[in-house]
Amino acid sequence: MTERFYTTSTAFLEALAEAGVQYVFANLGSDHPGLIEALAQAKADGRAGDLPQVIICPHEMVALSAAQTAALVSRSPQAVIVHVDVGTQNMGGAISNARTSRVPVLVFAGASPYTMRGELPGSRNEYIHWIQDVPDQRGIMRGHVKYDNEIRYGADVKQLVHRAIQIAASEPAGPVYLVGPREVMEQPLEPYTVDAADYRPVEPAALTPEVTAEIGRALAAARSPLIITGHLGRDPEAVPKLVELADLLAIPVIESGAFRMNFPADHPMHRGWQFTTTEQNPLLAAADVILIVDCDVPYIELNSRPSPGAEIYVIDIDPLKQGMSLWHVPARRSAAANSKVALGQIAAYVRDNGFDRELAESRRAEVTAGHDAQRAALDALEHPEDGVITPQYLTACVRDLLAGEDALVLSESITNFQVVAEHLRVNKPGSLFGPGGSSLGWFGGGSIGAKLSSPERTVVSLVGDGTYLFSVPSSVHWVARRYAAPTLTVIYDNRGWRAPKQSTLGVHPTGAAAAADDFNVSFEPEADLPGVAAAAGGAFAATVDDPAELPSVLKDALAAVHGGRSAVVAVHIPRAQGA
Ligand SMILES: Cc1ncc(C[n+]2csc(CCOP(=O)(O)OP(=O)(O)O)c2C)c(N)n1
Ligand SMILES: [Mg+2]
Repeated sequence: MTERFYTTSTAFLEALAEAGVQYVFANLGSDHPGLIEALAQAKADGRAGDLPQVIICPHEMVALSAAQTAALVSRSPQAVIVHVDVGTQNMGGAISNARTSRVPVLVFAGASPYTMRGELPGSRNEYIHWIQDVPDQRGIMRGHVKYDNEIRYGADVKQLVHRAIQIAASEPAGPVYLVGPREVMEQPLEPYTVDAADYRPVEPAALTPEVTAEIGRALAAARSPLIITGHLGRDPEAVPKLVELADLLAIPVIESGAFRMNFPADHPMHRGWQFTTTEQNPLLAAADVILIVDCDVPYIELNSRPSPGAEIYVIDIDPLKQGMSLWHVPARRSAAANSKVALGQIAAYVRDNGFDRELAESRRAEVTAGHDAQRAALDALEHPEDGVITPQYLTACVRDLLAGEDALVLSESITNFQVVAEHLRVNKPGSLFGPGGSSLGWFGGGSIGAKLSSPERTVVSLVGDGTYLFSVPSSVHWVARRYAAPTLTVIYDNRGWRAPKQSTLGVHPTGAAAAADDFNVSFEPEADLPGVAAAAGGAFAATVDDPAELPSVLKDALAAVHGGRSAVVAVHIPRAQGA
């Protein structure tokens, strides 16, 4: 019989499970003997099911991206364990994505032991303990987390974990960071429990009756009202509330900077998507009352703006955008409220107090005609051009492929974000996710987190070729095979980074770079991108150039996924740079 311990590490893992964490995406090191031992003891004692499942991730960027997406899909907090300062740094931009997509994730990192003569169990016994002893490990994360703290005393660890997760899960949700030096993680404890129900997230906020009435009256009286949203669909139950209000008053809805499914694409009030738009949106210019609900970038003022007389209202879980240094919308009222609750309040007010039905019906006909015309114009683009696959044709092929599937799509398609949104046209809440932030490569770990959290769904990632390389595909595909999380990845392969080229053209349209088509963004000679996945995880791998072959290759790839094997298809679209 091996020795048995109940330590801070055991209590830490139990607390995660008590808080609803199903997965710990882990990359381990010399700081984790306590956790490794606690996990092994739980397994040996037949208690492994009482703790979260550990998913070994050979790269930390993959671990946090997986946790981010598992939290989004499961709507439950998830956790990551990384190695001291360097594992923390290796999560890289994934921490920025987790923050800006408002996702509850607890990140734990060990810390160098603080004794060196055996004063306590866990004391320094490896040379690396001196090297990794940095002055401010928590400072690495401070700009990106809602809360950071150090576990200093074992008997308090569960309370600390529950408080951290309560902060992470309360709106606006976000990542939190705990560190624990080796000695405290080895501290022997009496087993104890904490009631997770005492640490529920803060309840959703409602509008005051005055603000409800003001917004309700303004929308009911408007000639050309407009709703703009971006991340309302992070709560899929908010979507029917938006549909209800848009239906009631016949209000057109625009999705702006949307990394969620916010409003059904086929609904006649859906009037399009905008990301980095360069032209004035006519609905925005014409609107007399605008409701901006859960949206980070409702418009880019330099290119597209509301009319100066428009009455603007902002309802947002974070209306001040405190994480952004520069942000302003000239709103009559801004309210910090939960959109599901607030939209229900406004719809009830309008119903109870009446509105001009004739006005709404004439607008309904007009907005619907605009919707139909917009869709017809998009449909007309869904064909190859001169024997070359276009992003529009590719997205239409993916849409057709997924027609009978319960699909969950991750889009990290960069300069094709708008094309993907416009041609994929998702209608089911919770069926589309984006990175929510600007650090490329989220989808790789994301696809694993999504598949683990919804094994019954077909997970499909639509991504740029540069983004694919940022995702650490070797690590992703090892994890995907090891934990039976097969997904389909379709690469919008323009063999380069089109985004920095577009940025340069936006500032220097007639400069030397433009004249010579010399932007330093080409990926020639071409790499075998799907081959990386085949080598690391035995994935189905194909590269497609011929438009006629595309549908059948995508079908074969999907069949491989249904057979339990991941698939990566690189699809040649027009080059980012060069002919
Ligand atoms: C971690 C990180 N590094 C660099 C960038 C800057 N960046 C933004 S878009 C982009 C190119 C993306 O290339 P790809 O995925 O092929 O999409 P494309 O631009 O070709 O559509 C780069 C390098 C970033 N956003 N994140
Ligand atoms: Mg590219």
